[in-house]
Amino acid sequence: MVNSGKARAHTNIALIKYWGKADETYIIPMNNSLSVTLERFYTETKVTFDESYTKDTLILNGEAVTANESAKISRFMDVVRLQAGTTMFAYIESENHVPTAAGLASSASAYAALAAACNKALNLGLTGKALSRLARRGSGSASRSIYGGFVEWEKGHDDESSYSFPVEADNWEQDLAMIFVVINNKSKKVSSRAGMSHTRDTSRFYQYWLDHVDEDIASVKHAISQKDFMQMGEVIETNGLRMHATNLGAQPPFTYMVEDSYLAMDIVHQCREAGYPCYFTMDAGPNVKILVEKKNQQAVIEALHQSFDKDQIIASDIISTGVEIIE
Ligand code: 2P0
Repeated sequence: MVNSGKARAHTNIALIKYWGKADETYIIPMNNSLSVTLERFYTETKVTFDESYTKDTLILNGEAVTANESAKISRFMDVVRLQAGTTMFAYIESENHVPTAAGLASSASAYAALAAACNKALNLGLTGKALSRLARRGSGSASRSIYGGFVEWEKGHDDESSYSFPVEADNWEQDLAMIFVVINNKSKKVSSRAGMSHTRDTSRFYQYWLDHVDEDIASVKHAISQKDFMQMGEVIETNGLRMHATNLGAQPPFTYMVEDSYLAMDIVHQCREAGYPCYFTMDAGPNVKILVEKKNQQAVIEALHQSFDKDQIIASDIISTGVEIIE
């Protein structure tokens, strides 16, 4: 019997952000979040379990990973082994399909693909909800990458109740695109895991963040139901900035924004004034991601080209389908 499986999962970008954990072990978030899944960036992962292996091995883009990454993967594989009732170790081969040097590598697509590959390899028979819960144990945002289109992660209160599900959009996602402005980061990196933990624990603004997330989620879902791009955009831009404001309220404060991030945001505002609605969001790094209707995508790209190199600008459609088994 061959205990192997291969899966493809796409990365996602949160429109309403996940920022802070209620439980670090089970990765239970402090708030609900809502994302779109991107066509352009994805991970393909093959996993093989065998009695003869004496440890887990991860080969990423053809190379062995660092001890740190390896330990993180093994902790996730322990969760899989416990769930499957097996003691077998695994050989994992993973390819990240992300433009090189773009710095967009994502744990979301990585753990969603790995969870789905393990599900196939060990015949776990997990459905969407259970698969989302398993992917969450690797990385919170991975719970959302199980699905395509718009996806909400219900924070829940324990391992059972914290999972993602698709948000019905009548295929509206097919009219939208996301433009990435890839900005080099010369400042010291703060991982999202460390950044959200420090902010949750110390930020004077964190309670304000928590107090307003639910209304943002409700507004975005209402905008989706009405296909109201401008209403959605206003909310997501505000939510993203508010998340970044919590970091400025942390003690000591920190920020992911650099000079070129502000430049990209300014171009977004100029595009809006010129009659091309588009809205930005940012994650745990300096890159700016711009949500736009496809009909205005080219105009926004041209405006960005005035200030950024062509290879700094990458556009992606939003994919409607979720994680796929490919072998
Ligand atoms: C998000 N981010 O909702 C937020 C917004 C970054 C900023 O999810 O610690 O890699 O593995 O659960 O999912 C990135 O954090 O963190 C993230 P862990 P994850 O997309």
